[in-house]
Amino acid sequence: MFIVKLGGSVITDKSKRYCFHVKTMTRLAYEIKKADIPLALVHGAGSYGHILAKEYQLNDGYNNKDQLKGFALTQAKVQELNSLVLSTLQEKKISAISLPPHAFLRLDDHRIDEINYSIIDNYLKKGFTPVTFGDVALDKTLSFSICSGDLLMRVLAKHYKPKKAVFVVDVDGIYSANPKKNPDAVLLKSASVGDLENLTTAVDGHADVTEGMKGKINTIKMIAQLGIDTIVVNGNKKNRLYKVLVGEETICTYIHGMKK
Ligand code: ATP
Ligand code: IP8
Repeated sequence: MFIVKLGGSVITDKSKRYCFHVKTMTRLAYEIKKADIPLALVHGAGSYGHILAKEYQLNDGYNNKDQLKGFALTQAKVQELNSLVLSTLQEKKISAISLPPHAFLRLDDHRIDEINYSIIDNYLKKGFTPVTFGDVALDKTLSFSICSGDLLMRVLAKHYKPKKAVFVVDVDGIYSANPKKNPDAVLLKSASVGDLENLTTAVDGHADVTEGMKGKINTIKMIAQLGIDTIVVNGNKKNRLYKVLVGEETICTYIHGMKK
């Protein structure tokens, strides 16, 4: 089995509130269908989550009553994005079902406190394609906080030990520095955990409450420590996700899981 995160940078325009990239998502759904392999999907919140979460400071936990409105609104908006993703997958005859994190897990100071894996196990066994996503969630210490899609990737990797973890983003992979800001940035084609230590990850201009590429690199390191290989690939380029899923060579960053 593969676990695949469709990044908010690909399926939405992170700089424009509630802007879904329907054409890109339709092509990615087609590539996933064509690859025809068992997988669990995660998607980011993009501009349906990060802008609101920043406005209402939702990742800092409860500090004022107005945040309840922000929490409720964010929950509704990320579910709206999830419905758009699901219907696009279903149009390509993928039996995609929704697994909203706020309904099957609770956090404790940003970490997983309780999680009901049996729900996910059950859907997978029946042959569905579960689709979970970056969401707001209850937090034992902070009252509530953010459950990022990257955290879900880490949790799913630990529980399911997939063959590969795939992060689909809007650049060709991991670079020595943010390629959108640094024209001299070099793409890492193959990397070990050690190679990920000395990169810079300047953030883009738009709202991102879950640390952008910096957070993703930490997640990838943790996945590599489980002995699982990770691939970071550009979802805006035709057929690259498909090639990654079927094991064909393509432009991407391949991070080798650590040998035990
Ligand atoms: P989301 O969390 O909304 O789902 P995502 O998973 O698509 O987002 P981001 O967190 O937006 O991914 O990370 C991708 C972005 O990271 C790229 O658009 C790129 O501009 C930025 N970035 C910063 N530093 C680097 C780097 N060293 N290599 C590659 N990309 C980088
Ligand atoms: O887009 C963030 O998840 P991510 C979730 O995977 C919210 O980082 C609600 C901002």
